[in-house]
Amino acid sequence: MVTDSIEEHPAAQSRPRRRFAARAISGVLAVAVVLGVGQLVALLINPDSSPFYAVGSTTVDRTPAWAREFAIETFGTNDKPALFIGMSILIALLGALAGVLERPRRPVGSAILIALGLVGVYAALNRPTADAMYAFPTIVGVVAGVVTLRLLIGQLDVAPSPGIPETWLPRRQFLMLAGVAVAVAAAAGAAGKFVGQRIAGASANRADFVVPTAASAAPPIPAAANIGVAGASTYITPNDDFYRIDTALLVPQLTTDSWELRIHGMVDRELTLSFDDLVARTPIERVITLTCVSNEVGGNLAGNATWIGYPIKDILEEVGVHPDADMLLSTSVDGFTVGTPVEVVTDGRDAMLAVAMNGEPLPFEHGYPVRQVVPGLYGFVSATKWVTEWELTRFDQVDAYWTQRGWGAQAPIKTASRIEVPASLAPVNAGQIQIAGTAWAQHRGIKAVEVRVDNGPWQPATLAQEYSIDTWRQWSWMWDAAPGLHTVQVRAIDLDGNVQVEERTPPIPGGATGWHTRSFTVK
Ligand SMILES: Nc1nc2c(c(=O)[nH]1)N[C@H]1C(S)=C(S)[C@@H](COP(=O)(O)O)O[C@H]1N2
Ligand SMILES: [Mo]
Repeated sequence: MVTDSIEEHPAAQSRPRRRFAARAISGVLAVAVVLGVGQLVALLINPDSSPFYAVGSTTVDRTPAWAREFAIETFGTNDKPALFIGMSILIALLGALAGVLERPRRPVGSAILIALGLVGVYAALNRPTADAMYAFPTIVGVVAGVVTLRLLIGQLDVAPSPGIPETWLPRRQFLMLAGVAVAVAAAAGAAGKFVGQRIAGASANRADFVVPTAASAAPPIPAAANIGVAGASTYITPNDDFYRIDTALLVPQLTTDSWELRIHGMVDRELTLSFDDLVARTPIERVITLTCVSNEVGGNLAGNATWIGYPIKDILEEVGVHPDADMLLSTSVDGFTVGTPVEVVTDGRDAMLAVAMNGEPLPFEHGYPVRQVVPGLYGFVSATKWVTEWELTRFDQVDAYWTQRGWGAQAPIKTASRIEVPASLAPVNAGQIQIAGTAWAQHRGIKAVEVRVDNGPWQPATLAQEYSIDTWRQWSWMWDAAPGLHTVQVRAIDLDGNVQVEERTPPIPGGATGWHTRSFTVK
């Protein structure tokens, strides 16, 4: 009877399913070995040559503008972990597929690993810093992965020996091999990550860095520049809270010894500055607010810091910029490029090569040892981190990184304001309520901020004391709130008289516009 036979041989039913799972696991282990070994071998060359990072970086570079916006909107500054998790899931699925399809005499899974390897080699060879050696980590990783897969699948497909009872566990050899594969992948991956992060003693170099004393100090920050409302931004953004936006999956670990700036192109005298050459100049200290073009209306991709650095203008005067050069094309050590108008960095504003942020050497994430800071322009056209090359060229000859991907070539910061307090969805009780937030219009300055409730008349907000036209300004406004559902809206007016644009437009190509609006249910 059918039911009897099932009860007598329960293992017979689930064996194919177990086989399937064991194959899938074999494939996942094999890709883990590819990535782990690849990461380890990459240590000998450059962390950016590891298959995982090379593919990740290439994905970032090939991401269309709308997808970048989606990623930043959805994950904010967690866009990198989100990418890593997404990649890991996809790679694990492809590995499982390779395991399921692999047979001792029909190595379809091995072919999948090799195809994945070709993607890795292609990505690695196309990194901006790549040479032929960049193919090596992926190749060694794929060889190790294919050997792992062949051995594991070979064990699974060994015919049961007569006389040896079939147990419900896969064969002992399979488990042993699988254990070895896990250990290899984990050890290689961990070692690769550990050493990669600490490459060339960059942390020690940063720890020894002595922040220069500025010959021209920033004016002291008056207490009244801080509006002092609980929950609102502070006037200065601490380094740990400062937003971070860049395309670098591996934060570059430069040292002051390895850093240099090569200046060439449409100049009278080419020049290569070492770090010692740079710090032999006269440093200035300034407070400047940075903003990302991807910031949505009301978003938090803006921060204000005290920077110490060296005026860009002085260096450009030294090399002699040709009169027809209108673009300073700066390149970071990882190949990212930025195009900044020569006019802006020489018009007398405090555009600088910064080496310190809020009294500390630049954090690695923010460009150690040298980055650009230019008041008034969005970061993608001005704020190159880990900058190592300047070319004087023309906007009609070159497009920088984001311009190639659909963003504007020139992008002054738009006049903006946002509501920070009360927080979104915070409970609000009827009566006197403090509304507060921040407004900015770098290098034009904020003249006024206005607030309105339920589309009523605009009311002037109280502004914190102005520090300079290059930094943001906080505001507050007392609202006598009546029970019910209300919307509060804010707009800023800059010192040139421009009123923040009402029309809602997305960040691409030159920065979002619209008035920040928050709804509150007052009890
Ligand atoms: N090397 C490098 N520099 C870069 C970027 C980058 O992707 N790579 N992103 C720019 C952008 S878009 C912005 S908004 C600022 C952000 O600087 P922060 O991360 O220090 O806040 O860095 C700019 N400099
Ligand atoms: Mo940005």
